[in-house]
Amino acid sequence: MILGVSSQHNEQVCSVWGNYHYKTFDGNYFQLPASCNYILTSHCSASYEDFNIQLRHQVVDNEPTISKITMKLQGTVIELTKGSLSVNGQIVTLPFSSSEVFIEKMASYISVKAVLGLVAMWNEDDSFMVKLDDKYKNQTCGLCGDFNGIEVYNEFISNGTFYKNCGDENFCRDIFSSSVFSDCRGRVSIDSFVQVCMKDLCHCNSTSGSFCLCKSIAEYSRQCVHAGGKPEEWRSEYFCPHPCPESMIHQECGNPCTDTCTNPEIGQVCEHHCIDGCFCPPGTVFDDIHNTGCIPHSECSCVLGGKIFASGESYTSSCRDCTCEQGQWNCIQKDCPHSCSVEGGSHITTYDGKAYTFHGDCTYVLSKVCTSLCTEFTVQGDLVKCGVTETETCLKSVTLALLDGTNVSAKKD
Ligand SMILES: [Ca+2]
Repeated sequence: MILGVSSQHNEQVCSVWGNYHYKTFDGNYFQLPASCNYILTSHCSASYEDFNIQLRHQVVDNEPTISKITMKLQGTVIELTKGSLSVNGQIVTLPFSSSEVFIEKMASYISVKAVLGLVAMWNEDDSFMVKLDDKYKNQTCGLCGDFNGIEVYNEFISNGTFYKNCGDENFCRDIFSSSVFSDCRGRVSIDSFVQVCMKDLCHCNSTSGSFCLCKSIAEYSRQCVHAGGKPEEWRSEYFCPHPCPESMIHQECGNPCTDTCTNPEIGQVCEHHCIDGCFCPPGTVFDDIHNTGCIPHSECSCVLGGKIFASGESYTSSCRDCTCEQGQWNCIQKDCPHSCSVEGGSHITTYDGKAYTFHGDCTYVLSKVCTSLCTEFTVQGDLVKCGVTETETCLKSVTLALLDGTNVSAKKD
């Protein structure tokens, strides 16, 4: 069953969302309601299978959701469930990287990038998308289709999935033609989503917890972003509200690289396109030290030796006074004694702790002031051979010469 025409801008993206809606790589839209395991896409025309992605759906409180995603990416097996991630059977935390995959959290999404040429994103709820490199054209199987660039009516779908349209076409068209999506026109087919919307309305159930079109409108907005558009805020407190944790706000097109206390300017060098989700309001950063939400940058704490210091707190060491400001230590160097030593006649340690061995046979300047014209002091040492081998040397005498002419000498014995 075919519902619309493909968009030339995002033909490499296959997506799943909401009430079992699918969009194939080639731009077919269809619905497939069931709660079993599906192959979404696999590499099937080669002797070695580079990738295989399977989804399991589940209905929770009348809301369809993706309960499990299994991705085989070359030698790596990734299993994603809500709140849990395993790689080759081992539970891992994010970000995770190996020679084959990089997995990170980006706003509300978990992003999986595979070196082989695949990017997948899951919002830990109803929406999952796969972007595939062109080199796999005409080599894929599964619900995402064959990726041959040609939209075919019966690419793989049996007849049993047909639903009659029962929604109001004008009502649906008005939603996707709204001015908040003006930057999406010409990027994503409105006709496809009008059809999707009409089918959504067939299942519209007043007992359903959320408005039945929200997930498809969200998908339209996502596809618009993937096609280079910038949708405006279309959610409100009353229409498809998107709850966020306290101190965060929802943005339709937010920066996925989150500024944090320990990395407060990462957002400025972000190379990813915007995504929807919960973000820190302007002027704040995510407190990744306490993990409690967003705070003004000026309130960021500092960490030293595993201990957390609040903004404005300070510590004192023998050589410096440091105060925590904007998550960073601001330090003032203090005068503090340091020593230099010659031990065993050849082992020298400098004021700054650098140790080296030197076998001398002369009088050497061990230390003097060299920043001023009149040197306030000079310390000289006599290093001489004192054994049978070249490497046996002794500090025979030390002389301190002061500016006023005082000379203090100390000799062995
Ligand atoms: Ca095709």
